[in-house]
Amino acid sequence: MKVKNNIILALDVMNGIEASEICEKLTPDIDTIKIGYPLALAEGLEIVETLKENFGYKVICDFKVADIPATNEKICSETFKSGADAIICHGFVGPDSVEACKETAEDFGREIFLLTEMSHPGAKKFLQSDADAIAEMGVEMGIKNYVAPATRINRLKEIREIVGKDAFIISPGVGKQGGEIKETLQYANSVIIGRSIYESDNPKEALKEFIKKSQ
Ligand code: OMP
Repeated sequence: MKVKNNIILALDVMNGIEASEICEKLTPDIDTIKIGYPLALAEGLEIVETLKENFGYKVICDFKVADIPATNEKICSETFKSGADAIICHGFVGPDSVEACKETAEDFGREIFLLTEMSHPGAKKFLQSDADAIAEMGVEMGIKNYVAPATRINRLKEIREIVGKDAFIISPGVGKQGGEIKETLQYANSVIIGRSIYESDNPKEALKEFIKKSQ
């Protein structure tokens, strides 16, 4: 996946009107957005096609898919039918569950991102100890795209070492969660930024500031 300015906007706003207003301000400096449960639950999955048609974006659906294989297959199918270009799946559920996501993505000609370690403090309690093994599993399964944290740069670096230089890593946690864009882009291909842009008084300026800092 190619991402303009290496920044993916996390569009975690609660309605389609607000989402469109923000997108209007940020186009043409971004071409890839991530939507998750907040906007999809508020507006329905049709929001994916609306944003794609109105702004020409690539849309990653962040549904952190984490169920048994049969259910994962259904979640991914519905998501890809909505027009999503990619979906984020949890790795801790194990290879059969991840394989179901991967195969469904292949059937639709779309992509999955495998979530390794999460960016929030609580991820240290359970997920961190298994994150390297999750990344290793991804490599064994031939997965090309990963999510890894901008909030713990040493962990991002370690995950990059495991998945290799050709893998595509997107990294949340820049801005509000404390991560720095330039440092993160040493190890990640793109960053994911939400609140620091869409909650800003001037989202366009906030985005431009991140672009400047990234160079
Ligand atoms: P801000 O913290 O507002 O910049 O948003 C970060 C976005 O990345 C949100 O949509 C989170 O749900 C998401 N995210 C994380 O913050 N941490 C993770 O470990 C994983 C994700 C994600 O999968 O996108």
